[in-house]
Amino acid sequence: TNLPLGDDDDNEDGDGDAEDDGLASSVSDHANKHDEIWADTTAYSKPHGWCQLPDGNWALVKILSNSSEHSPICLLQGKLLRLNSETLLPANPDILNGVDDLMQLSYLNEPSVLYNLQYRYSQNMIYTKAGPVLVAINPFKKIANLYGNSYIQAYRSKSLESPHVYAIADTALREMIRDEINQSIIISGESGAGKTETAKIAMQYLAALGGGSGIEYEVLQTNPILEAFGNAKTLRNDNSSRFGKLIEIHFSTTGKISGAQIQTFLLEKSRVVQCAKGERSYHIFYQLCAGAPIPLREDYKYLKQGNCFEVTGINDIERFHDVKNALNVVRISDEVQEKIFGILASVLWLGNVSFTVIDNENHIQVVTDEAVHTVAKLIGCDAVDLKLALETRKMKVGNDHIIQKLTLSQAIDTRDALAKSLYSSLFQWLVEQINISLGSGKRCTGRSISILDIYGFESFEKNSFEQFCINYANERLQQHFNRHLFKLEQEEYIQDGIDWANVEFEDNKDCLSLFERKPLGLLSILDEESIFPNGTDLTFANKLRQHLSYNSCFRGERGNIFNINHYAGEVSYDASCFLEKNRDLLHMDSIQLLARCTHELLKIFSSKILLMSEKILNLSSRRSSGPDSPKCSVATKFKRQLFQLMQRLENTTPHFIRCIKPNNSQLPSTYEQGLVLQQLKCCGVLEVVRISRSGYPTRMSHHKFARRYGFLLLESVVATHDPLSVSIAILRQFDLSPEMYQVGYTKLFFRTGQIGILEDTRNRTLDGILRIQSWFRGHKA
Ligand code: AD9
Ligand code: MG
Repeated sequence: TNLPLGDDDDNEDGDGDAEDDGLASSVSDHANKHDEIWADTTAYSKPHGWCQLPDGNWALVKILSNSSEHSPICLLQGKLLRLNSETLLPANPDILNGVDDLMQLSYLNEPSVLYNLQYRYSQNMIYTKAGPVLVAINPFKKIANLYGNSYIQAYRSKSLESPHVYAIADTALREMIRDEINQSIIISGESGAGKTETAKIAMQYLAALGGGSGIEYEVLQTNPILEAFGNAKTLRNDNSSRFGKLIEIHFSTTGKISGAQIQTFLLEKSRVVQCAKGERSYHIFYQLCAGAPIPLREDYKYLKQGNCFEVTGINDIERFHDVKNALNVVRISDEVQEKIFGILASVLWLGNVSFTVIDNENHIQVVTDEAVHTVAKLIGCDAVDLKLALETRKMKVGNDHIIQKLTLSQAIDTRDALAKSLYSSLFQWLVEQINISLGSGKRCTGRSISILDIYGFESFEKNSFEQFCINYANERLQQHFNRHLFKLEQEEYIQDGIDWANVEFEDNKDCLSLFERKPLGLLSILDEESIFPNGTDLTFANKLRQHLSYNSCFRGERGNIFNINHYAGEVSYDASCFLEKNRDLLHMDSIQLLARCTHELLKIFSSKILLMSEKILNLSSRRSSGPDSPKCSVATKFKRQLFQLMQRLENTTPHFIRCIKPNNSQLPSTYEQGLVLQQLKCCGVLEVVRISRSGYPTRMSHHKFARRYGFLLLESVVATHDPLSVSIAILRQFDLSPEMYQVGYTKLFFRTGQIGILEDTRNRTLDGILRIQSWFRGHKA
């Protein structure tokens, strides 16, 4: 007798093991007598559970008996063990192995989520949905049959529907056209997780579908430029983006790409003057040196520190040609390119400028050598002026100007500040030029899709100002994420007519208010201390302790250390250099030097730097100027950018992609559970799971529910073909507590784990039936 197999995907799974298949067919006779419509008895298996091994990994165990408090269990490797049932977490039935949406799992516990992702990853299925979120696990290898034109077409025509970046981009495009609402694709994850690659894959899809005018090529060509100037090899990623990026791609009313606009966030400029062993500075420096006739790179001190000049798999000469080509595409002429390279060279030569100590107060003189002359020539100033700017500082004392000699460390700081400022100004300017070329000057008349590729939550052994800003940004994004999910959930509940009042959602507003409160929040206190003449990193940390200890997200430690309890976990920050990094001042002497240079670009840069500095200087001289005066500290500027970003995103329909790095060695086919788990927490995937869990994560249509559990009902009750009545009868018979489910118009909504309980009962019943059957068979024989 054949069971009436429906079209539900989880029943078509034909690869259950032999034991299951045999069982399914033998019980089907019985089921058929009952009522075949409500009798889906496929895919039966013994209950499994998860137990945590001493190394922290989870192992799947088969539960042989549940009769006593201590469950005798059998590890899959064949060893019999006794485990306390409290240490066991329920596992999902085999039919759910590798489901393409985590929300389909009956049990959403950590090992179940981890296992499902691993199961898929091992079969090169790197994309999985977690409800509305796409999880992408970095394969660290080229996966055949995943990308390219035929796949783009397949997702476009919907002949392929498995989770994919293409599917996300496609949804965004369709919804933009259908709803006439701007869309955003928000990609996050830690360094090396695959954000930038994912962003490019999404851009390729949009370019393929919205292409035609040629501008799409220009949009794609911004990638090699920004990667050359803003990416570097780090210990975590050979091509690590050291800035955050939002690219807003504009579409005409006919759905064709008409232009784009790029916004960047917080470039790591310290990398220009220092980088750790095994890391590199920005790619463009090495490309420039590799492309030059004589490879000089090993002579540059700024490049020498990392002791790493080449990256396996990256050909700097070829990349340099790509970058030049891309610069041409965005209409930066050869002549202007020469000017850009001139600035890059001047940065490198600045690093070679050295000092000799001339007295026992550690005052210095610049060594007059090739370096100073070359820098002077490259930026177009007098070598004497350059030397003066690096050796001395003009100070105003009362009405008098005095000239102060610099000490060795002051001179090094001044030189490095100049180099960093030159580079970051160049980067900013380049982004502006690209934007001009992409037509951001014109008002976008149609709609847009924005792609956000931004650093994920960071927690290292030592966390500084950069992590402070990055994690603040992530708190804001997390809030956006939660709000959106909550909205989606709410919509679905309302649509199906269920009471959603008892669904609770936590949020991170305490942590955000810790950062943003005025006048006593982290950012305000930081700014206040940054302009306070006697402020130091320690007085800053003390003020935090004094004013913020009431907030449960803050914990002051000793000295410069303070802790913040972020949504993704507690992070310990070291306030050293916070004030300096926040002020980010270039001394007036350096600014004036740049203003006098004949290099055209430097004139532009210097006037911008001047504007910024004046705002800060004005502020510190008029400290009583009230809370609304313009502040231009790094943190405030970042906060402002972030608010603009959030405002922009708020007006879009968001699509979330969470990238996961499966191992720290950039290796293919290596999945470290602990590492993945930690990221699932940090990028909010477990949070989605948690939010769903606090609602009614399991949904099943009345029809499917009745078909799966209907055969368990007493015969008299099943005399109906109405799935809703059958469903309600099942719920009654199982005596499910009313707060554990809701009956919607089309679906049943369950709290987490409830389906698992039903499934267990169903399995036990099937098991009983099987025994009776074989007993009968045995007797007949
Ligand atoms: V960082 O925060 O900028 O340091 P990302 O951007 O998250 O980081 P990236 O996209 O640069 O990581 O990916 C790191 C490397 O992983 C890439 O250089 C590729 O070698 C590899 N990768 C990432 N995604 C894919 C993919 N879908 N297919 C193949 C991939 N390789
Ligand atoms: Mg990146």
